[in-house]
Amino acid sequence: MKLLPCLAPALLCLGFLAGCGKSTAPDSASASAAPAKIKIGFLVKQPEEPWFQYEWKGADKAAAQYGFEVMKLGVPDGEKTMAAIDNLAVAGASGFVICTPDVRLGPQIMRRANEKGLKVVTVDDQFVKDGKFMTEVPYVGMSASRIGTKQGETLAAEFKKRGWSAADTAVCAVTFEELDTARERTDSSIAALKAAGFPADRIFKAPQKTTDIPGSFDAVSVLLTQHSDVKHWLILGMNDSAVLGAVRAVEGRGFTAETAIGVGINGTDCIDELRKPKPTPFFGSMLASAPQEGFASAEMLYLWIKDGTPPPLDTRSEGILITRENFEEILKKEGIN
Ligand code: FCA
Repeated sequence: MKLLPCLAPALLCLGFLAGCGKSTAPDSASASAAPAKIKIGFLVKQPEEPWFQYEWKGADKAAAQYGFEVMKLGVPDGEKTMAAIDNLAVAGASGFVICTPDVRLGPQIMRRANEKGLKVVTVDDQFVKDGKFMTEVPYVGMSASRIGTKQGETLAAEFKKRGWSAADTAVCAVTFEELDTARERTDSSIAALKAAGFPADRIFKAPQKTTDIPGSFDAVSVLLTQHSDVKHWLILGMNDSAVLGAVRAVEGRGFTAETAIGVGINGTDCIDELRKPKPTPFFGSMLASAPQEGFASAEMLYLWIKDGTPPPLDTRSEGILITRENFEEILKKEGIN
């Protein structure tokens, strides 16, 4: 495993020498002397989620720095993914970065990419084949277990700080166990709470059907009906949207920042929430840098295409806690606003 490196500085030297030639006679060679820019695709499963918009922003920064072109496409399902790959090939792209809508599409995506001669770097969600990660395809993502652990530790610390009793408190774990990175995050978060002494029989899972705010809201509403005696909720989930859906659901039952707390993951999808004048149960988020992951994955792919330098196979980023106290300053440093 390789941690997100300090990225290499721009090396690009574009040969824009058209018009500098000695011959003044226009011919087809001199008319098209500017070399075509390398083109890559950046395909994401949920383009409406700020996380992915910030990844695109990072990819755009790499494109501007190195002088390549990036085609940003939303691929919410398998059909659109395959069509996007075909379109990239027609448009003259040499490869693509992808956060796939379904990790089990990995083999099919690689087959189509190989047919078209496109290089592939995966981001966020690692391809799976026959239940195993396709570790041969370069992957850039977050260190899911470490970030999940920090989420759980933060909730445990806040629980102790507030002096709530375990008998009155329960954990609401919004889960999406079909996706490995999601399961690793929530499993690690739950393990950290247990390690901090939180009783296992007070930890309840709310499985999401869809990985968005409504998907979490619906799952958590069911859980709240089943456990109407709980006085304090500690909320965890695989990302900010999962925790935001849960926060909306507990607020609907009268919980406030004084009686419930949630900690998200991503740090990109909770900015409006943290900016609300009055605190909500959304306490904070584990920020992993979307712009840096977008930059790094696009940069790796570009250098692979341009120089034949194969990317590292596994690159992970760490997370830091943002809360209402520090988020503006940290987001500014990350280029997120
Ligand atoms: C998954 C989630 C995103 C983000 C990303 C790093 O793709 O769906 O919200 O957390 O991992």
